[in-house]
Amino acid sequence: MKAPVPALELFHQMVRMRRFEEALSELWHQGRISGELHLGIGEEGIVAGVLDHLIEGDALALDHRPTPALVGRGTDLSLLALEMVGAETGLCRGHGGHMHLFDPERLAASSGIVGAAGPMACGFALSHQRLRPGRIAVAFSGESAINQGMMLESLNLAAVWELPVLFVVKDNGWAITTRSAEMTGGTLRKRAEGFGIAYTKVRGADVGAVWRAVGPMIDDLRRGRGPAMLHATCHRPSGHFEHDPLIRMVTSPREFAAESGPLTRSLADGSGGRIRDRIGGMRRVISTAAGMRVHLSKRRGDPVTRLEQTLDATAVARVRAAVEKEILSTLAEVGSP
Ligand SMILES: Cc1ncc(C[n+]2csc(CCOP(=O)(O)OP(=O)(O)O)c2C)c(N)n1
Ligand SMILES: [Mg+2]
Repeated sequence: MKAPVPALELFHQMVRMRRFEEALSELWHQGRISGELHLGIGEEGIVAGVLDHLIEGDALALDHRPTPALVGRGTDLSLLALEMVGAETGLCRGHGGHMHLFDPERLAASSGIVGAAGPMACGFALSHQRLRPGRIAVAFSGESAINQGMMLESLNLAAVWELPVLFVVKDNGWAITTRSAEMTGGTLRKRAEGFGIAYTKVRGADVGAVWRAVGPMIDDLRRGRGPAMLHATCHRPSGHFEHDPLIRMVTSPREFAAESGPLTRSLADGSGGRIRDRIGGMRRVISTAAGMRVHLSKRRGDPVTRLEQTLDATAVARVRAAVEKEILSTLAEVGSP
């Protein structure tokens, strides 16, 4: 008999991820977190659906959006938040920021180098294969990371060494301001199959579908049946990072004028590259902005609200209240500047 989807627990984890990241966003806007802040808002369905199948000793190799996975895996929220604000008492003594994190107790590591989750996961998986059969490694990455050389090498090595790696590709269709389809040859399915890697595609906004799809894949990995790839689509409404200029441009005419003004003025400037190239550059900016506008207007579903609509209202309220309490006490630990 197939196990039922643990909907309330998945909802609880997704709300924890969402509310924690919303709190981080506020801290960033207050100037408490320095540098760029890449959040995984919109990816929670993928992360929660996969993590629910993990057991103690499994490893996580994460990308530049590591926060939802660390929250879902049980990393202490205060340690995480303190790390983000650069405190000595943070998870990595304030040296990691939001992208370069390591939680040794949970074998969870992240890197801002696109594609680095591949080799990290292979390393974890090789040691599991030798020392702890039955344990697996999960590599979370974006879809454009699958074009990175080291990721392709990792797919190959994982296949020839039959490593227990689950490559989870969170596909939002964009790599900063480039549409991934414009720079990706072939399909991810054919790529995975070319390496002899099992492949499944799923809609990431449907956490239940992710959970159901990934269960048998992980069972196979634990039995030593080699690597697998889960290709999950998702929609990230806030763009690449907080205060994303492309998102601002396409949602506010004033911001559009502010961002495109210097480019327009450069067309009238006699110096620099050939006018044909400069007009070509301007066209590309307009086409990218138009593409993002279309992307934002498409209703792709939010994993949190989508599941919430199917749950009992009292249970939802209970979960939300518990999460608010947890977030408030985390913020109290971080304190004021
Ligand atoms: C090796 C490397 N090249 C380029 C970058 C700059 N960079 C940061 S995120 C990013 C886009 C990644 O796109 P994707 O893998 O689809 O992830 P997403 O941001 O959409 O989640 C790029 C090019 C980097 N960090 N590392
Ligand atoms: Mg992407």
